[in-house]
Amino acid sequence: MDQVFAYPAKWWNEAVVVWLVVAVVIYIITAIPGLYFIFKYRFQKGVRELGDQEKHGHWGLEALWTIVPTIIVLVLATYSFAVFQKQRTAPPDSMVMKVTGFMWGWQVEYLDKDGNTIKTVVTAYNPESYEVPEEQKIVVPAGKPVKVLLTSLDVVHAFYVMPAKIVEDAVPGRITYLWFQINKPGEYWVFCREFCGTGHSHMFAKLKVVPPEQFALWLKGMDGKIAEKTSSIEGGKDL
Ligand SMILES: [Cu+2]
Repeated sequence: MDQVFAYPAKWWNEAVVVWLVVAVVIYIITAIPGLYFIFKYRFQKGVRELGDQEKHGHWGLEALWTIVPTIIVLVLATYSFAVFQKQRTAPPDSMVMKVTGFMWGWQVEYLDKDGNTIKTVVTAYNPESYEVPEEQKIVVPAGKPVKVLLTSLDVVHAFYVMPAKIVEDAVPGRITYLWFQINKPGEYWVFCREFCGTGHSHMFAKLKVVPPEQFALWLKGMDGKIAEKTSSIEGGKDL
């Protein structure tokens, strides 16, 4: 399996480093000479009090500080747009999921290749607890891209897949989308990230990332039965 933890989080993390390095380097090469000149050319009594007259610019320097920033801006823009395109383009082999937000929960429909719903998970609003019952967990396969088609029943919500660092608005009457991929099995948070009413702070879901084989069984509704069978066989062996 891929060593990368999640997409598009990986690309965002890289983009942060690229922008940070460029910003810090530019800051250093402008701020340090700036400080130096503040002291060097500060006002001193009797020293060039009127300043230099008729001082002409330096064409080489003018060209340099026009061309170099232009190149930096073009490189950053091209690179960032490429990241954006990757984040907006779900891989063709994505699994498709339909998610409908409502006050205050999520309905998740798993679709087959023809777009028919084969399984539905609905999260329940519970202001008392952050515990999520097993049947309300959104199960997805590890290492597979998941495309989420989003909409809302009432007001604007936002579906935020925390480990993948991706969020998209869920708007009534409209279908929006996002895609993500988490490579490490485990349980993660999904939050509503658009204030949508008094229950907003408890509008979350648990994302359960499992190995693809386990996901296939879960989708068929066989995961529980298989587990029971295996344990009874093992129990039989012991006797
Ligand atoms: Cu909401």
